Amino acid sequence: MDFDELQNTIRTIEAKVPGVLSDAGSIDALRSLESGILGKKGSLGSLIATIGRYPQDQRGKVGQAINAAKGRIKGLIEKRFKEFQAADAAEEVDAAAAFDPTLPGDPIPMGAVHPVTAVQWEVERIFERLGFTVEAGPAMETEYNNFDALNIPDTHPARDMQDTFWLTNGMVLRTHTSPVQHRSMLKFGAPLRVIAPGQCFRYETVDASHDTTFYQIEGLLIDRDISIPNLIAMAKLLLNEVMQREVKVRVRPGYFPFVEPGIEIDMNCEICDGVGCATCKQSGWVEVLPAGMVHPSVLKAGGIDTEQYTGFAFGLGLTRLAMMKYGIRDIRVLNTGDLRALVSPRRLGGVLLC
Ligand code: FA5
Repeated sequence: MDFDELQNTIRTIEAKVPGVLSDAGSIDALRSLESGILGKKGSLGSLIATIGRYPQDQRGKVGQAINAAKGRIKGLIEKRFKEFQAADAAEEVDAAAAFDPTLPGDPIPMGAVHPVTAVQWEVERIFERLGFTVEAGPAMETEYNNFDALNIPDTHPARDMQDTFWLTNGMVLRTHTSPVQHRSMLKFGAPLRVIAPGQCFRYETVDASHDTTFYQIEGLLIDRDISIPNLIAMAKLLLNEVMQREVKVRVRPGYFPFVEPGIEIDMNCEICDGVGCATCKQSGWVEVLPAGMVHPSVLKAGGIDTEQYTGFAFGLGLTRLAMMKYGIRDIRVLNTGDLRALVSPRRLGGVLLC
């Protein structure tokens, strides 16, 4: 193209610039327009490469014409760029003015302790007031502690009462917290008041009230002149305190080789209020507190003088009690990380984590 045509091309390019600049909606869009016009391959920038095609005596004015146009367009782009900066700054000022530091902040969702832990802590507090200490035993137990020391030799049919996970090293995942009875007798002797919360494992069919992993709290009191009425009074006190009202209970005979006599203390099903539902297997009652007077063989295995001492023991179904307290119909939600099982902070009262 000759010099006149070049000037026409430059004029056409410049004429379009104000329109495209005002259409640019952001600084980024502006930057890409800038390179589309002034960059090496841009509509104006690419003309620089054509200078060499003009006769020697015209190259100076060709270069000047292109550079002059480049300067004018650059000026327009800078002006638009400043407009964007000013708008951003004004937005920030508006946001700062709109922020009221005296208003309460957005609520932060709060975590709560797991229902089973919450009830465990409550039970611990109740028993600590009654002079009990809190003991712990291992989840992996010896066969002897889980069975033999509790008057369940390997020929005893009662071993089948609790389906056991046997480990390859000959030990078991404890099926109940009762082994802590034996451990505590050996450790402290008599008189003795301990509770032992802990996880238990059974190879069972899972349903609304049975899981393969669940929690119990063992209780053991050994002293002089201890009898069943002491046990029943303590059990009622425990349930009433946890539920914060008078709980309807029933006491019936129960068989466990490590107690004699043995009893089952059931509580009214709080899910259906005794009418019958899947949680209580339509019976209206929930088994939560099997118990009894400690069998003399168990006391002897623990080195306790049976001439002087008697005692009672119980195995509170902690997971089931938590279900009753918080209205949880199905035990399975408690082990699956289901957030619906995490009760509201309001109902948990004083035992919130934060
Ligand atoms: C025992 O485990 C005895 N060791 C309790 C005991 C201790 C009796 C001291 C006498 C003296 P049982 O198998 O019934 O008993 O379990 C006790 C409680 O644990 C049950 O009442 C129930 O509330 C709970 N429980 C038992 N199996 C499961 C399970 N699979 N899932 C959830 N809770 C269970």
